[in-house]
Amino acid sequence: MNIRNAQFVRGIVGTNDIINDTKAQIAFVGRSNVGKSTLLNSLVGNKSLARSSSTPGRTQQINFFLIDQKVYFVDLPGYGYAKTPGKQREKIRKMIIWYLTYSEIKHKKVVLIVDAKAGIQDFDLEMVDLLKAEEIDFIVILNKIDKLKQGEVVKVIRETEEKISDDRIKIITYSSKSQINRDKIIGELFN
Ligand SMILES: Nc1nc2c(ncn2[C@@H]2O[C@H](COP(=O)(O)OP(=O)(O)O)[C@@H](O)[C@H]2O)c(=O)[nH]1
Ligand SMILES: [Mg+2]
Repeated sequence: MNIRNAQFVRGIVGTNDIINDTKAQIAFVGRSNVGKSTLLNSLVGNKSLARSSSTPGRTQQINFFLIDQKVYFVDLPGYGYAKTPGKQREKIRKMIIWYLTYSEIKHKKVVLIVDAKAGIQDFDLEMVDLLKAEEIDFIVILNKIDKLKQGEVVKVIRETEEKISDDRIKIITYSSKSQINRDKIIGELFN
């Protein structure tokens, strides 16, 4: 399966018509700077679609991209970035929770992205618990594995499996540099 067309539709910060669109939505969530926007770009094969940044905490709205006229990719702001002021951080956290728990969205899948070097953190586990409680279908991406040695990759996969402790949840390693597992991720998202 290949993505042929991807376009930015709009960015929202709260209730908006687009939420009630009957198309499926695949949301990218994770801490700031883990590579959410870069992963989204790498899946659609367009390096500049979602704005990626080396400065964490830049995306502060929920961005909708229409993929092949049938699915939305939804780029959520990153949570848990220490340098974002507390009030703003809480606003972002609430926005993410609002989006994930909003029940009107018909088909929702989530890609939870973790920086493989940092490993899965408390904020991520909070997200895992929320996704489980809401019965949202999700996969976990251990991202930026180009920064790890082979032994470290094996270790972080094992640690993540232990912390998530649910065999049904797929854990997939990725790097936007090598793009190995790109087809596997796309397969999981569009099955
Ligand atoms: N080494 C490496 N760097 C990456 C990878 N993916 C993203 N980055 C870098 O990580 C930084 C944050 O990426 P971005 O996509 O903006 O993260 P976001 O805040 O989660 O959306 C940027 O400087 C990217 O170039 C990857 O797979 N490997
Ligand atoms: Mg981003």
